[in-house]
Amino acid sequence: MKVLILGGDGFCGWPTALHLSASGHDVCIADNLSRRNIDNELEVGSLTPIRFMGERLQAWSEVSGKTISFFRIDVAREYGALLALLKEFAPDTIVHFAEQRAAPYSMKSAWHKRYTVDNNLNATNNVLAAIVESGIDAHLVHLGTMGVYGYGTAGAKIPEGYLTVRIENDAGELVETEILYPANPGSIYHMTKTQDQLFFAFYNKNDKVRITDLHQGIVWGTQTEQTRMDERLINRFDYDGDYGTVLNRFLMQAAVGYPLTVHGTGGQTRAFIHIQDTVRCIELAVENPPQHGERVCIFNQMTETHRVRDLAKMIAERTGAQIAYVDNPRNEDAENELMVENRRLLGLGLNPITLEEGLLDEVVSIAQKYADRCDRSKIPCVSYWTPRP
Ligand code: NAD
Ligand code: USQ
Repeated sequence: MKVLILGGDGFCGWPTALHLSASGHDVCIADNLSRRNIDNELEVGSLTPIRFMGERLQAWSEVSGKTISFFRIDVAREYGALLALLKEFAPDTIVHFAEQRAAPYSMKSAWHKRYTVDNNLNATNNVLAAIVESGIDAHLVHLGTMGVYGYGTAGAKIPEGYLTVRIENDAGELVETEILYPANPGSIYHMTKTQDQLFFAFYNKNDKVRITDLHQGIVWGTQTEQTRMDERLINRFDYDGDYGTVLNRFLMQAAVGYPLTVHGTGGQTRAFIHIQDTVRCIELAVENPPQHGERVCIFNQMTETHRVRDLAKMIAERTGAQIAYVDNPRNEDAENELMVENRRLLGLGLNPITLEEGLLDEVVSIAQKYADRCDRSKIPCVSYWTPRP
């Protein structure tokens, strides 16, 4: 299959590009390198020494004998270039990662809110409009988030996208229908993902575009089978207060002897998935497209749920790290339960990596190995959801 990866220089996109190329697909990447520029803006860098795109692609060609092509395109702004690429490459599948993905970054200031909305909504609409205008019959696989649902529970598992509801009609009869599970975003970033869902529903209804939306939990880990093959292929590891996600931050903090920064009571329960399982799930989605005329296919892409304080305790017990309960910069529930349905990807053959098996390997092989690259002043989370005195 010909697969175009939008956002293929990022944390999830790069290992996905390598995984699909290794599986025999013809892979092309488009990325505007905005994530690298945001590192410049925040004056921080990946804990791991990621290489420039040219060196990454050269290394992959040497290691695997396969070629991945790269185009520097801003998917949100350079519609003409995107359309031309779709016509020229004619992908069977487009995997769309090309969005600003950090909730804290999206809440930093009015500028960051506006940038995130502008970038993410235009990127998604441009991809969909270009699929229609180009006339290609490509399946779009989008990386969405568990956060579209909020993290509450109505006492039942969060279903995979659609909720069956019964409404009373004028005759007093109960009519059954299915709706998108109600959106409940917790940040401007998460809000853009809830809006993406409406774009998908519309283009699917109006233009019959085939779409799979993967509602992914927090990705942890760094390396995959392919990124381990050569140090020049190493994946990004974000640890700073804006882009670092909770579990990878705790692993890095344990490695550098920084008390684990639990926000509030740490009662927040979230869904998690290892990066190796992310690339496998995307492969499953690419290889199992919806039928023509089928509604948007939604998978919950997560493998386990954990409470933040339990994660901190687990890592502290294994590494001897201290735990610090810090003031929560976010506006979120202090405690929540979370139950999630994830049968669809398991049904397609996903065999998940658990935290139990992967944690210590990650501390030793990545966090400790590159600990000297950590700038401790960048660890605290200083982006506030609401103004602080
Ligand atoms: P990332 O920031 O590392 O990668 C995103 C890539 O997209 C970057 O390389 C960036 O340069 C590129 N990009 C952004 N805007 C673009 C534009 N307008 N044009 C072209 N390229 C653009 O993020 P990630 O962690 O790899 O996440 C990828 C996707 O997966 C995101 O959409 C995110 O919402 C979703 N996701 C990530 C996680 C996670 O824990 N990392 C969890 C759930 C969902
Ligand atoms: N947290 C801490 N301490 C920290 C960092 C975070 O306690 O040092 C807490 C946060 O307050 C929050 C939880 O950990 O309650 C998760 O935060 P996170 O930064 O790991 O994850 P989040 O902001 O939700 O975003 C990440 C990705 C995003 C993706 C989302 C999936 O950056 O792209 O969409 O996970 S999900 O959380 O399922 O919505």
